[in-house]
Amino acid sequence: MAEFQEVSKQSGLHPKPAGLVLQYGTAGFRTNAKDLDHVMFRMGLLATLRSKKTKATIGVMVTASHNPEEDNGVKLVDPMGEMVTPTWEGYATQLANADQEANVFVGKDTRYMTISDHPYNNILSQAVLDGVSALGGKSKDYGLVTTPQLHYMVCCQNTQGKYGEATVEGYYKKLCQAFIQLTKNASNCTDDQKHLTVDGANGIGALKVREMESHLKKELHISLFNDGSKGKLNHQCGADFVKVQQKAPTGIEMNPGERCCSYDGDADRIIYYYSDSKGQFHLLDGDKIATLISTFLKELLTQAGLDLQIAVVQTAYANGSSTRYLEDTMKVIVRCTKTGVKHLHHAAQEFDIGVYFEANGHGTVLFSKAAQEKIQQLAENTGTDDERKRAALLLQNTVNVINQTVGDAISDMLLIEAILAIKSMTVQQWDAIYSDLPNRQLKVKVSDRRVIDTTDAERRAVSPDGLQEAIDGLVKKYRQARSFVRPSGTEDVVRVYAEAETQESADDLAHEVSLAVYRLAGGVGGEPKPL
Ligand code: G16
Repeated sequence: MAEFQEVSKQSGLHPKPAGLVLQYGTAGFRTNAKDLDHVMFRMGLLATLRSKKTKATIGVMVTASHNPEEDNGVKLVDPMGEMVTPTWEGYATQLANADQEANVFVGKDTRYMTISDHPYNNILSQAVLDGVSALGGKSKDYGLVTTPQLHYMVCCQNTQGKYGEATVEGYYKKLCQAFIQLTKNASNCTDDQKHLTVDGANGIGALKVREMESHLKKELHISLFNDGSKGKLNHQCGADFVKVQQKAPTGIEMNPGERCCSYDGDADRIIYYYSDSKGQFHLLDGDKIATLISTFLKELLTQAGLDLQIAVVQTAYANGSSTRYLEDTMKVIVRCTKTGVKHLHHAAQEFDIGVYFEANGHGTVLFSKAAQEKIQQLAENTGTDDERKRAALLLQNTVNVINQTVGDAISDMLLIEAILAIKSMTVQQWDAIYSDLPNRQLKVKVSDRRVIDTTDAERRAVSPDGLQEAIDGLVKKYRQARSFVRPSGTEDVVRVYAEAETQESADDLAHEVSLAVYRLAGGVGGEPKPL
């Protein structure tokens, strides 16, 4: 009972604003930072209860990732990979009295919005810590870390160090050692090939990639821009900006033909790009990354003589050309899930090797336990012939460079850089694997985005009445066209996606579909204008 008294006492220090109702979205709670103190405290409580229930460490990351700096949010890191079900409420009373220990890891990104000179991220992560201690849980505050680093720590802790050492240093060592082993297989790698321009989105990723650099032993030369020293977080930069605007971020120096990449605000997404000699911008998004990685893995499996099933998991945003290439040319299984890594992650777990990427650059690769064991056996078997052994060792180091807990910009970057080096591939050659269909993404403001309900992995709208029929009619007007709409789970908008044979058609279709959303789903703030 003492715990309940403590909870109610502490709870009074983190009051809920009257009338405010927030919904758990695509990746946790997310809204303006000033409305989140009570949520953080309560998520601290929830994480503690969840930790007691699972008898494992749980993580809480204070971040609003790609959102503008004035927003903040919270992502819960569960040992099972997903958010607790509503039944947790039923357990709450029992759990509050349970004797098991609770252990919660807490991290935060670099959102420097302040209340009376105190950064919100400190106030909010303190609220989480208060929630944990109110229920007698133990916590470890990792301070400033990327979201995927926090996921990594939780996994290390719950595997008793089998996954790695639960420190930031341990994370760098594991990933960089694997990266260096991989790049030993790259012959004649020039300094040009080892060079990469990184846009850190003025966020935590910039800080952390700089911290990691010494572990790379000059095998990768990074020119870091948007490192947070002057620009604003995610403002005109970062993976979301580059992907949605289809243009280079501000604040970076780009030379023709040079590989560049952008992280997002908490460094769980990465997007590549370059500009050609005519100054034209070329984007290599999550679909291109998934294709590069799955091609590499498929080749290694063949060389190693390993019969493992590989699949790629995408969402409705995947470019139609990528899906066709993966299915028809590469002959890999392709699955489509709803937006949100939690959905892709689970679908990928069904295969020996599941490569999952959202088009926005959020993704990773999962290897089943059995697949990892087979790879290890082959790599350690002294009787294996040279080619098979080389492939098995490459696969083993690939497993180690990947952060299998969640999409991770830094880990994905190291894997991509290693693949390009090993295959002596330029960014142009990678881009040429298939050509994207021109596409456009728009946002529409409506008074209540919950009026839009979708089905078929968000590819079709079931409400409001008439919306899907309107979209179908519009899509028919264009060649190779496809379009869908869905309510965002991280911003107060409806997202519209369209692709077609030409950019003009994709832009027109996206605009017409936006108008249909505006008219049929209660648009506010004036009709969308043509692009
Ligand atoms: C989060 C999720 C992603 C999702 C994105 C946009 O990313 O983790 O899976 O694609 O939001 O979601 P929505 O379209 O529902 O707004 P992040 O990087 O912002 O955490």
